[in-house]
Amino acid sequence: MYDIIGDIHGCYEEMIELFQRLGYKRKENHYTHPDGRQLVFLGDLTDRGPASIPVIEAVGAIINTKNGLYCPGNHCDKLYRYFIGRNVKINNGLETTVAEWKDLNDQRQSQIKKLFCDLYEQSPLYHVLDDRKLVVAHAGVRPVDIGRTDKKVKTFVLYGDITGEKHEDGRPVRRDWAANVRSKPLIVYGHTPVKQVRGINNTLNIDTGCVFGGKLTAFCWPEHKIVDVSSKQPYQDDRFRTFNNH
Ligand SMILES: [Mn+2]
Repeated sequence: MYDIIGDIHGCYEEMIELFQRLGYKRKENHYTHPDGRQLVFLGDLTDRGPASIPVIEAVGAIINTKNGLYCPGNHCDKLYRYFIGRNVKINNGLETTVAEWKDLNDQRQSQIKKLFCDLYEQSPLYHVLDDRKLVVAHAGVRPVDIGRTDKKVKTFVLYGDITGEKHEDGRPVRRDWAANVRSKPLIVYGHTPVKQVRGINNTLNIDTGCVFGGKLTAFCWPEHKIVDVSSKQPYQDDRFRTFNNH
């Protein structure tokens, strides 16, 4: 039994409210469910939102106490590369996480860096769950690629079906991959903010843009139930993607 949560992007308060709505109880530094349910995080824990470091701490503790699973998003990948000393551009929201982190004392800085890097290094690119009936990945995964983790698949899982082109505002063009697949397992993903959960061809996008003032959404498996909490962030209509079909 899983409760899958989309992109949190530093929305710590909404995340805690969602844990509570789902019936998780705080125990020491982590959260646990009386029925043994597991939280599944779809990546993009940090950046843009008000409290990325507390999200890293909470999710890290949940994973380390075996109360959940995590797979990385593109923002996680970039934060990881920043932490291991790569020359990354501190933009697109990373600046908020870096500022929070730099405000910590040296001991807390190394503690958070280690917690996040261990989490990232120990987590697979995506999870195949419940006897292959369920697959979770940050931006999704093509059904034919399930089982693969090569560079091409990694790019798709982290960034989606990008064309290499950019929109006028600089954002990368993403193809609507979900409209053109047939999938046996249900593929649950996030990455592209939508106003309502979008289900098409046995895929489900649950990134309802909490950091852009939408909602933070959980999808409960196997119940197929949606639980969401309203965002406390200002609403930015232009950050949500709309589709012709659904
Ligand atoms: Mn993303």
